[in-house]
Amino acid sequence: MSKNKEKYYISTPIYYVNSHPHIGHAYTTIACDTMARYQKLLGKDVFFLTGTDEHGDKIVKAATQSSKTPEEYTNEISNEFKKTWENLHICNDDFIRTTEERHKKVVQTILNRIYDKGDIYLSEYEGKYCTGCERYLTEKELTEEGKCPDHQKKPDIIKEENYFFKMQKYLPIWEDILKKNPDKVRPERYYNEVLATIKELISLEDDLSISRPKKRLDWGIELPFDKEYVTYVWFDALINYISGIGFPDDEKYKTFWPNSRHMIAKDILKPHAIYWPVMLLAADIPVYKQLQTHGYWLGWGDMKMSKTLGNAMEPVSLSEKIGEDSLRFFLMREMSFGSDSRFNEEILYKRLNQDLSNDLGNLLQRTLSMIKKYFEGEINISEKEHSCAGEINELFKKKNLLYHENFEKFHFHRAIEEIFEIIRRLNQLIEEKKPWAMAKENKIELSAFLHTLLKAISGTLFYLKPVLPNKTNEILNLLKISSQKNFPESIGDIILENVTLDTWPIYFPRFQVAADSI
Ligand code: ME8
Repeated sequence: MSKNKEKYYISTPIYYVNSHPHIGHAYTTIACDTMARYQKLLGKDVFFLTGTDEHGDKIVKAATQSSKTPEEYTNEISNEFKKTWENLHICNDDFIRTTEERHKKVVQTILNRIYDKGDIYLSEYEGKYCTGCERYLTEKELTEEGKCPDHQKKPDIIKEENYFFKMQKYLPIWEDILKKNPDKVRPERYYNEVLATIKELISLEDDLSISRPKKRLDWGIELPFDKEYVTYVWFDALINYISGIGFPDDEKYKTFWPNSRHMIAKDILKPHAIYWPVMLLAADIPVYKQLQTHGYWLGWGDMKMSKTLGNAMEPVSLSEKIGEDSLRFFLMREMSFGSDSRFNEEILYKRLNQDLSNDLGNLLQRTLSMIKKYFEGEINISEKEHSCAGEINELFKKKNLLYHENFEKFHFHRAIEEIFEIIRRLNQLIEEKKPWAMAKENKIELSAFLHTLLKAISGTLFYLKPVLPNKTNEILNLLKISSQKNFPESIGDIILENVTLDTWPIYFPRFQVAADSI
């Protein structure tokens, strides 16, 4: 950890271990990974946390169904998540499990703090509880048939005595903070939704039940002030974001927490945009810097991809089939952050063939082939830039700004698209300038053109590093190309060595939809 560098903390949700990792989980994790790599390239000190959520009703049910103890079961599935991220080369700095001692200690510290303030009390409550969501749903949240919209099941009526957190006391404070800092919850549509939900909760006058009696559920963190109860799973799980960075005394917590960003999908907006901030306020901890919310990947039937609905796809075998970078690229480029996106074979291969194979792959292939054909593979063929360099440099200058602007807003798809506009323009320039004609008439111009083109292609590869970390490295390493800046602002930043190119692989092959079915 460097003292002087700007800090950037990013987290995924901690995933429930009642389900195996699927494309939905992989999307959030890859998006955080892409952001972490981008922030590192900007020169920041990044901490990236992921993990698993292992307590609560639905985990016990899943363990029982597999005839395992909760310990055996959670160890097994948590390990599966860990292995999945290792297989996908995710650059997380830590992996937190809610069953770890370091986490339990922090949950109990926070509970004690809030209890000592007088903000936790015992009371009876009856409500409609969705085990899938692990929370009570309000009437407004139910479908017309009275079902949970995400799990398509009627919630259970539960009436029991529990400890309650005085959420009502902190809702107006959080509302006020949000109104003054709309950037805390993004994109904007979710910010508006959160403000409306706060209003609704204030009108309902409900507090938050934060315990479960042990006689019904004992798989959880014991309340430090009553041994008959365990902590409600959300009150436990949300705290991972600070237990995972060493709250309260670790340097990591002190430096990274003020720069924290959580990424989630809209299914868990309410716990993250309401429960968590009010818990933090009650515990006298500053609220996170930002919450970023994305939409759903939809499987068949245009339903949210999930284990419950049986339409989920496993990410590692898909990555092995199409390539790790292709999977990353598809997920990051296809989904507009915040909106839902369909996931099927046709859409997947269309995107990969169009962008990676036709646009980037073809550009690279044509350029390297011409260098081989006309200059015996000499990479560093000219001192001069071609007359089209001015236009290319202008484009880089413009796209550099737009790329960063979009990345900072988590608009991954737009940031990538800005760079693909350069790539498509370079393909057009080949058509317009006709290097094959130059080969017959003007070899000096041809060398300057190919030299300029290769530098421009390399420039785009530097921008694509966060999303295509493997392919960009492979290509740049093969050609021994470097850059004076992590994000080159003109082709003048690109440095070519005296390398002779002999053979190279097809980096972005085409997929045949029928033959490559997933
Ligand atoms: O909610 N599309 O865990 P979870 C997009 N343990 N993203 C999806 C998705 C889909 N179809 N399906 C899952 C929990 N996700 C809690 C979180 S955090 C303190 C506790 C991703 O296993 C997305 O990030 O149900 C979503 O928010 C998360 O997985 C839900 O994971």
